[in-house]
Amino acid sequence: MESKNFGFSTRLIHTENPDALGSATVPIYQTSTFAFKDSDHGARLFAGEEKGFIYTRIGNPTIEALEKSVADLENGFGGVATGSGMGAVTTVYMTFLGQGAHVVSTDAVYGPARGVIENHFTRFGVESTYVNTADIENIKKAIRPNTKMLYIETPSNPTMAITDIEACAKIAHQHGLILVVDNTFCSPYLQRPLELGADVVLHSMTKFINGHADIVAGMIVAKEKKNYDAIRNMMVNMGCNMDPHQAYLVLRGLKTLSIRVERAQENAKKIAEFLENHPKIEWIMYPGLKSFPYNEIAKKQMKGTGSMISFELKGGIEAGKNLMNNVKVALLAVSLGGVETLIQHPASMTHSKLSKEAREKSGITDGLVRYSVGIENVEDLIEDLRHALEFC
Ligand code: LCS
Repeated sequence: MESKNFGFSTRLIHTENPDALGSATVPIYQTSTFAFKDSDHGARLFAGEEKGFIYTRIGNPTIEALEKSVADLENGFGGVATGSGMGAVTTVYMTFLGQGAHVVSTDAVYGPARGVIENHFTRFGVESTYVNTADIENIKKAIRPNTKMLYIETPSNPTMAITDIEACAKIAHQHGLILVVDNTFCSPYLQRPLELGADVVLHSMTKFINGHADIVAGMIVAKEKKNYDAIRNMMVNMGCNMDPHQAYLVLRGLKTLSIRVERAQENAKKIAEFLENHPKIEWIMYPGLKSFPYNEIAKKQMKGTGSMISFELKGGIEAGKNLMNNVKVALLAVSLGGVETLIQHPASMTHSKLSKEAREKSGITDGLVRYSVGIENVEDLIEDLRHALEFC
């Protein structure tokens, strides 16, 4: 079923019709290969003269159901599922960045999405410029004659800086660049970049779309057939496809996306208000708070304020460690966007091997804490923070 007339939550549940046997959910086609009826049938499938499945790396009914669902929700032409979010990122780079190409990107983009360009794509002559894309002037200044792609992440991870997608689309298309948006932090429930002019949107579905912290997965959605065909061809050749069982779990998680995001967002608003008034907190970044510097643009392009919060503890590294060691409800873990609340202190955890100077270059201050709000009872989460902050 593909109908733009239904509301978002209805489309989450009913994108795919029951199969021939009437199964209410999409079955898991746990197979690597598909038998041809005869040699002519095989020949027609390979020639693309007849639709059908050949081999799971190329396509699979369970994976296809998920690709169609997410492409529909993002309002794109087609989706290409990958084994992880980074699989989606690298497939997009491989598709559109050739020898001597240049990419302009958000400086606070997810670390490995930058690292793979700077440490590996340089071997193939790819150049890059990382700027604060929240200031559109920085993008204009960074574009060169060999620029092929504008790649943005908004809100960015973990700084929560917001980039104007519509303005980026305008600049990108004036210069003949492809605009790619990492929509992981919002999910299509809160933000639909293709409707704002982006050409390609990608996700780490490990986060909100799956929502249950039980798999890693990625998705790329293209607005036009030409880009979709190129991306699919690259993914199939590189072999970073998803597994059917993984697709089944994401399809299951996807059904509750809207109610999970709504509940987590409701919790996040209350937690943000609590933290903003707490004496141990230096600053807090959460869309919707009066102090949030990007409210105007957030309101324009996001349908809500989300459930990711960044804040700075006055007490620096020691305070961060104490907070981590005294929370009892939130789990100390990387990742985000699941039903469970996760807390992370980059300076003492993920970025502890870097020098203070190197950390600060990527916006990681000593007291920075990233908090991904889940769907627990908000009173328990607030009490958990109130108690742990006494040790900071
Ligand atoms: N894009 C964003 C915005 C992400 O946050 C991540 C992972 C990825 C892409 C890559 O997706 P993956 O391959 O992990 O599915 N972000 C993580 C994080 O913030 N902590 O752990 C992983």
